[in-house]
Amino acid sequence: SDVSARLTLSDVIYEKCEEGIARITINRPHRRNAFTPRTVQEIMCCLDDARDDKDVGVIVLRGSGDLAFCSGGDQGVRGSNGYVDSGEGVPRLNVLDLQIQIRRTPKPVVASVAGYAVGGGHILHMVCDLTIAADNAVFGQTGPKVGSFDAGYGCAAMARIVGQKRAREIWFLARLYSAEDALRMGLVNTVVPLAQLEEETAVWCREMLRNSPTALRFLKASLNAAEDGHAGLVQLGGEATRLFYGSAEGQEGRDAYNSHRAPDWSKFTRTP
Ligand code: 2NE
Repeated sequence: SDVSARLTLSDVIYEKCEEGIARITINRPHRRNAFTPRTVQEIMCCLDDARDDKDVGVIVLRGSGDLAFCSGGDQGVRGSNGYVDSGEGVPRLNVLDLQIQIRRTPKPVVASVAGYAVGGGHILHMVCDLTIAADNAVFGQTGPKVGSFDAGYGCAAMARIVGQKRAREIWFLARLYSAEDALRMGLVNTVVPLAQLEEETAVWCREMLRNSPTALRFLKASLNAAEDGHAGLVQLGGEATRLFYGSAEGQEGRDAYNSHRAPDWSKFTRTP
């Protein structure tokens, strides 16, 4: 699949390297990588491509430059009913769809954070599977300061990660936190000097690429399952069905149907 055939990228840089890492870079540094509906649509398109590409094992999400991972929704295009791209005119909160897509993507998604990860940008790193932070990273929710909030994953995922008291502190006070604070709260997996961020992110990705892709798919679905309710079970159940389709027993059912004969289940053991 080819992203450029579907969408000309203007807000995002999309790269794939031979070793199996796809990298999506939000490229709006003049706005501290704030997103518009267009930016979100482009990230979603790249994620789709990375999901479908059998040579991609791990996906990295990051921001352009050293000053910001992402500063959330672009307040300059915020309307009275969502964020609105000039030209299109449709108010959207499609970053919520992106959060769900990151959770559903059956490959690890790693946030590589330099500078600010605030507002909706903070939630994006939280819904990624892992976060590698540079020592200049700054985290927090700014929504209550600008008349906004994310009552979905923004609250649920955060409370699971940092606990209810901390989540209320982060949201109610809207403070900013250092990378070390974030590490202590379990919001990030590691903190490295800014100059080493790219290499350290690649090291973590390569380590995952050496592991069984099916094991990682199942583990991601399983870790999501309890938190995502029925949608989480659908994801985990879908992985089980996919695996079953690859088995001789699953294929006996398909082959019997296609050749108009009764399936012969006798050769398959009923394991205890
Ligand atoms: C990110 C932060 C803390 C950076 O501060 P600093 O001092 O390093 O940079 P500065 O000068 O504030 O920003 C540089 C330029 O980027 C723009 C600024 O307006 C400024 O533009 P100029 O004055 O140079 O023209 N910029 C930065 N963030 C922007 C944004 N989000 N939208 C539009 N322009 C932005 C500091 O900039 C900051 O606090 N930014 C605002 C963070 C924020 O409140 N984000 C929205 C939260 S709500 C949200 O994301 C959301 C949600 O809650 C629910 C659903 C969907 C989205």
